[in-house]
Amino acid sequence: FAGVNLVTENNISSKTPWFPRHASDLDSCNHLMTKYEPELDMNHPGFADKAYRERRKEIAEIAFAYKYGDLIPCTSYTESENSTWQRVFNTVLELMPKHACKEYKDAFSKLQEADIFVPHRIPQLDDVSNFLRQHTGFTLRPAAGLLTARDFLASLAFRVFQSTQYVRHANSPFHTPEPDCIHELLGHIPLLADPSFAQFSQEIGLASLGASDPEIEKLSTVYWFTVEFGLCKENHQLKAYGAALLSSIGELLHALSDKPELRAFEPASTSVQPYQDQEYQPIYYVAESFEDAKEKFRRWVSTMSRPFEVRFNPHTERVEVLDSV
Ligand code: NLE
Ligand code: FE2
Repeated sequence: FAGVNLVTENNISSKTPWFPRHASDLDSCNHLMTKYEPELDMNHPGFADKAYRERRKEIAEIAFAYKYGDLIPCTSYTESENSTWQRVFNTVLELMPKHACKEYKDAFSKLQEADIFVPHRIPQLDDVSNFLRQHTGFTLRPAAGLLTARDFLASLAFRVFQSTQYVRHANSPFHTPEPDCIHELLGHIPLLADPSFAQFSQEIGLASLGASDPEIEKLSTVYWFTVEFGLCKENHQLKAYGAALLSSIGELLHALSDKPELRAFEPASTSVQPYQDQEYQPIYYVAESFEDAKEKFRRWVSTMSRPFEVRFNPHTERVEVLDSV
């Protein structure tokens, strides 16, 4: 709930929550959720590991200091962090040919050709950001941890992906409930380099700008069941495109086993499906294709209550607000 002005430009009323209008406004979109902090969560594998917690803080400083336009500073990862990466990387290499969607595999090969995805070292966000920029115009910003849904989704409207930089605890390489750079890199990056998927991600972001709290909740639920945990069809076979599946061999195998319930992706019902974020999901949604998911999403978004429309101008990196007709 924000805003005290009566009526501002372009029909944005006092009830409309503040939202970023230029990519540099994302400097203010870095509010963290604290639920997974290793300091606060007794079940976190880093809770009893002081050195791990110190390391997280050190890396978080990069995100706290970051401002629009900066290069993303390099992180020099330790041998142990690189080896955690390598363990996960190898499982992806093994499972991807059979279980990942085509778009993911294609982009993954390009990342290998560019020498960004290699087994022995964690890629640097700045290299990844430059790679994405050349493929879809997406760029990265460092994030200190899990952000609020409103801030995270808003950045997608600008084709900016807020990415963590720290590494999961060495004791839990194959599944962690919180995002870390291994999840961002192996889960999200390949598909953000795919034009159709990048467009879908940006549209979720655009729909979130100035949305009410209940609408943000629905949009982040759609994001959860698509971008994070989505399955899709390819020649009548089930494939994974969700980032949280592709970065966790444990959950990927669970999702493709006969244990969970599979439902067809339908934004109206998917957006109100409650979920938890600690254990493997009991329900997954299956999209016919990215194009189909995008079509359905567009139709559903047009039923939302926002009294204005937005469009992103890539030349100015500005979101333009239009009266809806
Ligand atoms: N469970 C995922 C993984 O272990 O890579 C991370 C999920 C982040 C939402
Ligand atoms: Fe994620």
